Order: sequence, then structure tokens, then C-alpha cells
Amino acid sequence: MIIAFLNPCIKRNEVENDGGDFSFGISILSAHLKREGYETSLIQITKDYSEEDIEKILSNNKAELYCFYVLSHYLVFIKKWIKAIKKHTDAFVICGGVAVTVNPMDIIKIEGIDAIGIGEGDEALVELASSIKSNKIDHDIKNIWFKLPDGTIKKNPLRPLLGDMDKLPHYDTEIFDMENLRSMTLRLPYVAVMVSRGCPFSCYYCSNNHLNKAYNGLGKYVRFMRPERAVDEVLHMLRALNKKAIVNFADNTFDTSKRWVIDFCKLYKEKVHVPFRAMGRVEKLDDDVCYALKEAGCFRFTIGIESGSERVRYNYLNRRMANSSILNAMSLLKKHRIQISTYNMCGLPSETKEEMLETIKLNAKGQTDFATCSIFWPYKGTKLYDMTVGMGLINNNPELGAESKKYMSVYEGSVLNFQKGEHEHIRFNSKWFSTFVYLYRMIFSFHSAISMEFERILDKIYLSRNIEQLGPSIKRYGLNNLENLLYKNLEKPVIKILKQ
Ligand code: B12
Ligand code: SF4
Repeated sequence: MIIAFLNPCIKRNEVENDGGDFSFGISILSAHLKREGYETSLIQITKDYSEEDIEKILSNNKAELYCFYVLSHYLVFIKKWIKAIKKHTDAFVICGGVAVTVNPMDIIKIEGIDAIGIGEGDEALVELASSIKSNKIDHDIKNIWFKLPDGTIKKNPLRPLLGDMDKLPHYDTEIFDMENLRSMTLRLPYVAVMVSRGCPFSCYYCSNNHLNKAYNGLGKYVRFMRPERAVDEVLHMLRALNKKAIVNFADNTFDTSKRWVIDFCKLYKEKVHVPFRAMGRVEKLDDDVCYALKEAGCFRFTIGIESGSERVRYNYLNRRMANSSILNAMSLLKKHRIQISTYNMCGLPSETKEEMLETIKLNAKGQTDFATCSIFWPYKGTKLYDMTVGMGLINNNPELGAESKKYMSVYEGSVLNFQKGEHEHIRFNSKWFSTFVYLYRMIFSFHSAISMEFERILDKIYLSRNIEQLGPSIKRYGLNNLENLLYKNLEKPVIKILKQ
């Protein structure tokens, strides 16, 4: 029996040999199925295919069970694929992933879907495959909701969370075109590795807030592989490549446990010898953790600043760390010569453009090396979605309406009900974010009297979005090719280490 996975990762610009994105969800589910003797295949939905192309791809990928990994941004495209599957086959269609778990009712209503996976799919999907194989679908499988022939929905409860991460099979890498994954075509190619599940925090915009509550009483939500097993997983992922690449830990909060990080880093240093990057929370970083990370080969660490305004961060994001703790963590990373990368957001409910500027300045003060600023997208099922609705900032569900096709990523525009000028500023802020961070970084390094004068001028340019005036300053400071500058200074040295 063949089971096909579909991974929507649509990009506006077409690229040759686009191997799409890696998905830990698909990879682990495929590994479980293969362990039980099933054959699996993968369709990477890398662009908005025509109906004709979809039919061609499907006829080359016949399966009895089609499994979609859902991301809210791509629901409109997923619907198109489901329609094609149902038009030509009588195969079973199931959708899963975090976006389904947090918003099940909207997803199961989609025409053509036979069932949805809620929560972890590790055991549930194997049970579903076995019941399809035996030609008698068992509608009592936990973690799956079924659409019954009479149209009613059978909502089965969640089973306890998997307890021991060490017992998981290795991620299935064979199902992916590993050499051509998008992450492998970057200037600094990377292989993604995930050695944990869950996150102990509850940010209002994040699905973990919802998942943590949904799993209450069903086991430990935050789980890490033991250091030995985690290192083994890294080596497994690296073996799947015949190109040199760095390791990118995609774990939500790599620094959750100080003991774990220190033990893991010791082993990693002994056995792996490949530079890596990871992400975590500023509250968890201290001298010992940074030392262990650096010694093991961590060249870059990503922290979430999200907003530079404590008002926004505390009240709308539930990230209760002071600006001073953020700056403290950043200076620790600098001290240990670990590059700083930050996640930021703009277009948050009630956020002013002055507050967006505070985010830029906090990044600059902490000397961020790489900063990205995504535009807030309210994911249904999160607390911030409900708050946004309460404030009258959402008209229709953006996941299912025309809006979702308008913005294929979280960098293109806001789906909230803002005024025209506010939308323009949000797009401007996201586009020019890292350039401004660099300009302020330079200004803050000047003598204080000069620095204040330049800061005043730059504030004016930012707040009026006067790009023409920005042009000469970008040129003057050599930032006209920021990407190349960062590559030369921060990425090339890592590639050199990689090649040694
Ligand atoms: C690691 C990660 C990434 C990585 C890898 C993504 C990947 N596709 O694997 C990177 C950095 C590339 C990434 C990118 C993005 N991500 Co991301 N990411 C995560 C993160 C932190 C962990 C996901 C993960 O791998 N978990 C481990 C695996 C094993 O678990 P899993 O995927 O949930 O799969 C399990 C179950 O969900 C279920 N399951 C999964 N698929 C299926 C399918 C079926 C049929 C069934 C039955 C069950 C099932 O079984 C699996 C095993 O138990 C989550 C947050 C979170 N807590 O989950 C966000 C998250 C998934 N990302 C999110 C977003 C928005 C994005 C981006 C769109 C952001 C952007 N830059 O534009 C991109 C999209 C790129 C893409 N195509 O995935 C959102 C999605 C929200 C939504 N409603 O759609 C999340 C939920 C974070 C959030 N904001 O709350 N991401
Ligand atoms: S720390 Fe990161 S992963 Fe954890 S709840 Fe907050 S945003 Fe989500």
C-alpha cells in the first residue's frame, strides 16, 4: 500500500530543481510508516500548479492514502489539490499539522477531506493506514476526527503524548530530495535537525500556547532526546547529504534546560565537528550556556525579540522579559563571539510606528547581526487571534478567504483591518528593517553628542518613510549591498571552517 504525503511550500518565484522544504512532521510520519512496512512518497507543492499539472503529478503519484501537511497560508492551494484527488480517485484524504490541531472545525469542513489529524500523528497515522489496508476503516482511532458518510463528525479524543523521544525512528530523509532542498541552495547551506518537541512558554501568537493546554494531563509537553540519541540523530541527518552543510537546530527552545545543553554540547564537540546554529529564549542564556554552545561550534544563535516595546511585548505577546534582559543576553552572546540573529514582528494590534522603531533600535543597541521582521499573521486558535478579533481588526477568516492567496509568506503584507497608511508603514518596516538596524548600529557607535544628532535625522527619515533621503546614508555607510556585506563578514568564515 502506498501512502503519499503532500507538503505545500509555495514560492512566488519559480526556481529550477526546487526540492521544496524539509518537514519534520512528514519525515517522522513517513519513518513510522516505513517501519511498519508501508511504502511512502512525497509531493512537494512548490508553486501554484495549474489543474492540468496537478492531475499529471497525481497520476504519477498514485496512492490509497493522501496526507497533507497543512500551513494556514496555503489552505487555498490545498483545497485545489484535494478537489483533484477526489475527482480522479477514491483515495482517502487526511490533513494534519499544528495548523489543523489549533483550528480543526474550519479544516474538517473543507470539501473532500475524509479526516483530520489532531495533535501528534505518530501512532494514529499508522493505525489509519492499517485500517485502510484491511478495507475496514476504524472510526475510533484516537487523535483523528472522521467525517462520517452521513456528514457528521466523529471527534476522537487525544491519546497521551509520546513519552520517550529516544524511541522515535530516525527521521526519514530518503523521501526528500535532500540535495535540492531550498535550505541546501542557500549561500550557507544547512541541514535542519530537531531533537525535541514542545516549548515551556506561552506566547499569545504561538500555537504552543494552545497545544500546551490541549495536552494538559496527557503527559509531559516539553521533551528532549537524551544527548547521546540527539547526537546520533545529527549524524544520521548529515549522512543523508553528499554536500557540506552546517547544522540548523529547529527546536523551539534549544536552551530550555541548562544541564541538557551543556551535556549535549560536550558530546557534539567530540563527535560532530560541524558548525551549528540554534534558537532559544534570552532568559535561559547565561555564561555557562554560551560557553558550552561556542565550544561545541555554535556560530549563531537566534532569539525572539518580536517587539522592542515592553507594552506590546507584555500585553499582546505575553513575552514577559524586560528590554534589559534582552540586551543582557545579547551582550553575553557577543562576549562569547556567537553571532546574533533575531526574530521580530510588526503590524501587531495597537502597535504604533514609533513602537516599530523601538524594535529596530533595541536590535541596534544589542548589535544584532541578522534581523528579520515578519508581518503579524493571526493564526486561528491562538490567544492573539481572539484578541485581534475582539479589537475589530479581522473581518473574515484570513486563512480561507481571498486574502490568503494575496500573501504567500509572512513578509508580504498584513491581513488586519488597518488604515491604508498603516499598511504602507508595516510593509516599509518589514522591507527595510535590517537596513535600519545596521544604520542605527553605526550611529550608536559614534560619540554621544554626534550620535544623538544623527539619531534624530534617521528617526525623521524612518517615520516619514522617506526612502530618497535614506539612499545617500545607505551608500555612505556601505550598506547598499547589505546581503553581500553580511555574507563576506559573517558567512564566508563559517564556510571556510566547514571546508577544513
Ligand atoms: C520547525 C518549524 C519550522 C521550520 C521547519 C518547518 C517544517 N515544515 O517542518 C522552518 C523554520 C522551515 C519553518 C518555516 C515556517 N513556519 Co514554522 N514552525 C516550526 C515549529 C517551531 C515546529 C514544527 C515541527 O517541525 N515540529 C516537530 C514535528 C515532528 O511536529 P509537527 O510538524 O507538528 O508534526 C506532528 C503533528 O503535527 C502531526 N502531523 C503533521 N503533519 C501531519 C499530517 C497528517 C496527515 C497527520 C495525520 C498528522 C500530521 O504529526 C506529527 C508528528 O507527531 C512550529 C511550531 C510548533 N510548535 O510546532 C512552527 C510552525 C509550524 N511554523 C509556522 C509558520 C507560520 C511557518 C512559516 C510559514 C513562517 C514563514 N517564514 O513564512 C514557514 C513555512 C515554511 C514551511 N513550508 O514549513 C506556524 C504555522 C501556523 C499555521 N497555522 O499555519 C507554526 C505553528 C508556528 C506558529 N506561528 O505558531 N517552521
Ligand atoms: S518561546 Fe517561541 S516556541 Fe515557545 S511559545 Fe513563545 S514563540 Fe512559541
